[in-house]
Amino acid sequence: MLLLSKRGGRVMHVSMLAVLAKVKSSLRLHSDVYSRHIFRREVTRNKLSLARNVTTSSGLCAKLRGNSKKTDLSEKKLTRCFVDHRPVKLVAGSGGKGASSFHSEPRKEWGGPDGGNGGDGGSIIIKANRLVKSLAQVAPVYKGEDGHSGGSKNCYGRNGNTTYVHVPLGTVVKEQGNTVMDLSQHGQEFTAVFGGSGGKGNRFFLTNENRAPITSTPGAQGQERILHLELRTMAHAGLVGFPNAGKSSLLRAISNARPAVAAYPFTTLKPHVGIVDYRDHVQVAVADIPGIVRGAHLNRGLGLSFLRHIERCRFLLFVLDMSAQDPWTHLQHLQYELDHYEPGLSQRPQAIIANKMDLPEARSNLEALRSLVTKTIIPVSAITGQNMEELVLHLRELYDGYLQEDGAKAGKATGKYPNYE
Ligand SMILES: Nc1nc2c(ncn2[C@@H]2O[C@H](COP(=O)(O)OP(=O)(O)OP(=O)(O)O)[C@@H](O)[C@H]2O)c(=O)[nH]1
Ligand SMILES: [Mg+2]
Repeated sequence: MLLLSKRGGRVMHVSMLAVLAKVKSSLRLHSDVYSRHIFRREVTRNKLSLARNVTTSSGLCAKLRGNSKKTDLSEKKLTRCFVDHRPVKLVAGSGGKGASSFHSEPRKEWGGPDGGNGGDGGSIIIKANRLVKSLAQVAPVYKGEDGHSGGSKNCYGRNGNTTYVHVPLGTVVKEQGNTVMDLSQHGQEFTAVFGGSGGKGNRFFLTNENRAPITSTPGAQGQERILHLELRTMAHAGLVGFPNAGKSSLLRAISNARPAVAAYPFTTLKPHVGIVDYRDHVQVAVADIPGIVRGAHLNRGLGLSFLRHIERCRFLLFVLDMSAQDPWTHLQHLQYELDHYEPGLSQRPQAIIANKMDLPEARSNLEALRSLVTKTIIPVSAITGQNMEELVLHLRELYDGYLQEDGAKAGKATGKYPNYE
């Protein structure tokens, strides 16, 4: 700088350079902060648009809308709102009675019988509705509308209106333990009970032999049935594992669903479904099924109620806690429980997710697991996000395999999630 300053006219230039250097560094700093700001904004935006969950967490919706007052519902409260089986008594409407009357008017005193028939009773239809998320709003008893009575002047009674019972997709209707209907498509209907037919008015009984019948009949009673509604979660993949294996943490990592996570067993008390979005707009639904324990098929732990949710999953992701002692025994116990609930259930297309790989003891356990099991093993850490891409890609492979199989069966393959048509 001194040297340059001796050259007269360059002195000004040097000081300008110094000022420029300062401006440049502040600009760089500014652009750094700015790009970090953009990055954070993009991450938040991606997080929001990455996946849309289907849990009934109103708190999450409120958060997305920026309403800070509403908080996430606790798992306990959610479970109270979530009902997945319900007995229901359905009584269809009775038919209206037929009328008995005679036409009479000036200069036509004996106009003959003109009693109209009664209307039919209303039937009760169970209808699958994608907007309904649980069976909580299904009442224990439904009574269909009765048909109206017939009137004079050949007036027929009005038919009773049909009553609709709206249930979530994936509802199975059972009667005395036997499945009578499986409602898996939006708008699918099942006429559970038929209304009684209306009675006949005396006009109906007019014959050549009897020109003035006074007979009319009452309407028939509506059908009556006691049915059992059972909701089975429908998802493409099911996260199956012992309590505390990290199923909920995994679902949080790959989707936008927000099941509760805590370091004690049975944190999750109801199934949560998260959607994994791919760039080509394919959506894969993944269900976090509450922890299975030894003897679950005998209704131990949270019991059979959650094994039936697994039944609906097209492929399974067995989640193992790799920091536990001998994690491969967990896999055997899980397969045993599934097979004892439904033979062959554990043989569905599957992958083994070796979770908690960030913990020190996990590495040696992984090697031992690899030597014992021939199936695909994906080592991941839900907490650090390690190897999540491989998990998401493998999930897609399983999904594509399912589509091919399904397409081969149905003659066509649709890229849509069956629940959300
Ligand atoms: N170190 C580590 N901890 C994990 C990882 N994944 C989950 N955890 C922790 O393990 C505990 C249980 O995690 P959850 O996701 O609630 O486990 P879960 O399988 O859903 O448990 P249940 O709902 O009770 O069946 C929490 O304390 C998590 O923070 C992981 O990859 N690494
Ligand atoms: Mg959980």
